[in-house]
Amino acid sequence: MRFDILTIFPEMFASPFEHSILKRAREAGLIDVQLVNIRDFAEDKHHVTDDYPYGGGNGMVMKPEPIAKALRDVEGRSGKGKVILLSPSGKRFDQGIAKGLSAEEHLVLICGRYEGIDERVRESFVDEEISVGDYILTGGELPAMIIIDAVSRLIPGVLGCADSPEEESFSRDLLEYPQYTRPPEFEGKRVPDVLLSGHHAEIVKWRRKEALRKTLIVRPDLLEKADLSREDKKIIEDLKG
Ligand code: 4FV
Repeated sequence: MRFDILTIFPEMFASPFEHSILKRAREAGLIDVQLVNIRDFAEDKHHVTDDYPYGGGNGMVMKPEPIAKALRDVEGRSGKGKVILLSPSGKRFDQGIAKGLSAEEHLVLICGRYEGIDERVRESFVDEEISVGDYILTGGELPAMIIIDAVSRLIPGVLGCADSPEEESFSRDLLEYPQYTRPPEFEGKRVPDVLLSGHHAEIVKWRRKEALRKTLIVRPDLLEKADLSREDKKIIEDLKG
């Protein structure tokens, strides 16, 4: 999968993809991350990419021309990708959206700055608007990194076979069950015996119950849309006591 990132701070992306899983995925050619500096498409001598908002108000707005030119340049060089604008007014990013995007060949991510981008860019070029959460950041760069990380790890071959995405939180629309590793006793706290028992079926049942318990306490909203078995519903009733 190819990611083109439109930003006025390409240097922010220097390190996130230089380590561990994403570094190996790039080296293996499973993902290709290209940085596009919007400033390079601002034709005035100072490469200005922002201006005052029509109608007044605080802050500045990103100019449409440099972004439009950058998008057309990307399309000219590597074909039409799905254009995503990162902004607080986008649809809330989650594992389901990540799964959907992981089926795409080419994503073009626009990182806004200042008060946002000129509306005409949204109208003419943006296929999807995504928010990583109901809070205001200084720029769309960190959200773009989050999207690339969450989507890349769902691309076949990016995660080693050991850690398959199927097993994890939200993939099975429940929060994660507790995890333990050696030593069996740590500062007086023992690993639950069932995990040391080798009884696979019992371990699966324990993990499902613990995932239901945690979800019931921390994110009961998820239980509404989870596909729960009759067994799950009985466990939840028992947990509610
Ligand atoms: C944001 C978010 C976000 C808004 C103004 C950048 C900032 C500045 N993007 N999810 N939350 N963006 O806060 O995606 O332009």
